[in-house]
Amino acid sequence: RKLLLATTAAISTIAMSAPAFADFQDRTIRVSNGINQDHPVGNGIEAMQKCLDEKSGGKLKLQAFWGGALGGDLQATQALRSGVQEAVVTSSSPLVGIVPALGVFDLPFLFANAQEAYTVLDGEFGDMINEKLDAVGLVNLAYWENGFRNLSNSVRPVTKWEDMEGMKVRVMQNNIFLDTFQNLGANATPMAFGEVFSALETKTIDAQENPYVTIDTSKFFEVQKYVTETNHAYTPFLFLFSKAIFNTYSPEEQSALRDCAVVGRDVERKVIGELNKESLKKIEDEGIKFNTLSPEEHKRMLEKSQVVYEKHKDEIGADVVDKVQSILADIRK
Ligand code: TF8
Repeated sequence: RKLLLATTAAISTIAMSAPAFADFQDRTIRVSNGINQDHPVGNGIEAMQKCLDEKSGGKLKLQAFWGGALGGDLQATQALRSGVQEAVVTSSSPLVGIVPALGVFDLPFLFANAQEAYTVLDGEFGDMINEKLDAVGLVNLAYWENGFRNLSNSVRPVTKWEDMEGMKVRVMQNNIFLDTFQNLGANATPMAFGEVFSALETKTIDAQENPYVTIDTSKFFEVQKYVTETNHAYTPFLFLFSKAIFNTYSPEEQSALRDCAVVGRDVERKVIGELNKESLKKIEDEGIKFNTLSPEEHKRMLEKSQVVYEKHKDEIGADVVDKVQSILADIRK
């Protein structure tokens, strides 16, 4: 009787598990990244893979490429649109030429803290932007975190915006960042991320701006002297999938990818939260001189930057800018 029960149990396990994974095929999903593997995106990809292993019985495999090995953000994103590469973790900022509404996230001092960003990105507003991405052949599985951006340079400490006068600051290929820094007196130069380290090293540029974890993991501290906590923008990462390829996947594969991208997102955000302080300590130990802005100076910079909102509102979409501002006003009530 015991044997019979055991046999029945074994048979029903096989009967149950076989059809469950039958909806999955063996797939290798190339995911390109501009940053390095020790960036928290690495932890996120690992968590996403574990989730996919469980849901697909090991059939869906992520194959991550680091340090821009498959090209920079923009190039990789175009490869997705033409259906020759599966996925990319990219900043939204270099993609404004494809989806102008993404520029909303580049507006200076838009989000006051990470929680505000999460509410906006993971809610209805994020969905609306996702529809615009979908319309150009890109499925955004989830909003991962790049994070609050801070200024590093090799010239002098920045304690007020006037200290940026004439400083050659690399910005992403994005007009809103370009104008934000020009407006603060800097000499802003758009450049792909992959060129930043050597441009800083050869002093073609003096400065760049990125979250602490990037200044750490991309080793910018080796070629910079000062870091100022400006928090002038929070930029998201998008976990983009080629729509052309996604459409050939089964509904089960598609929902596993969507669900597991959210699992990975939560891990990645958590690790950034923890690593931010460690990264800052590490770059200070490596000799970086660090300073924060006084609350008054932070306010001055924010106020000076409001002209950028007016200048770019129409090109982003007035409805998009108004909508995010009304959501933020509600959150701040
Ligand atoms: C930048 C971004 C980059 C990321 C990554 C390389 O400054 O913040 O760090 O998009 O893909 O270009």
